[in-house]
Amino acid sequence: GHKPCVLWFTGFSGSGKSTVAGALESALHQQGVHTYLLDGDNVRHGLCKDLGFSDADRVENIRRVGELSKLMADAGLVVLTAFISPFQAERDMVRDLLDDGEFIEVFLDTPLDICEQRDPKGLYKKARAGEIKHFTGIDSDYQIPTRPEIVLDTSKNSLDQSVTQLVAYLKEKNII
Ligand code: GGZ
Repeated sequence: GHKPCVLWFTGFSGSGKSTVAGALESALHQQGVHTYLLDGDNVRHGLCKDLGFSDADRVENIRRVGELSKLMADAGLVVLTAFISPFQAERDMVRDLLDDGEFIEVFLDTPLDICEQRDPKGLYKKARAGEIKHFTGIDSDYQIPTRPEIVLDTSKNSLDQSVTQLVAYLKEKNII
């Protein structure tokens, strides 16, 4: 068996949130843990399709994802979320929605210059050219988490190492 929780991945575009969350999800599935991964792909095209990237829209995006995560945790799932979630206040709001120990903030501390070099979708290039406005790290703020449970740097550690670190944390806390 396992306990429900929300693994909240936060960090820049290209920092590795979705990649690490996806690999962790595969590892959890192998152990029979029921999970759900929320990210821009399954949220910003549906539940949040009316929202863009202004500060106010990001706040609302994270509020909705937070409430949804709480419902999914209530249903007994291990929820993984992969959103930039740039503001401390909204991350804390989600933490406060959940029971003690249920919210696990995972900070992808991959340096911005590395994220920009990776630029998998060419978005940093567009942001530098002024073709995309309010891009996180370029002309929109990212507030470094003040008390993350876990810090990962995907420019220093392999995907396997990151997954191993997360699984070890979940075992130590008797979640899995
Ligand atoms: C940041 C943007 C922007 C702007 C489009 N700023 O690497 P991606 O492409 O796949 O992930 C980014 C994603 C960020 O959406 P989130 O819902 O995670 O943001 S937030 O938590 O702040 O609400 C990026 C793409 O959307 N994208 N425009 N201006 N990222």
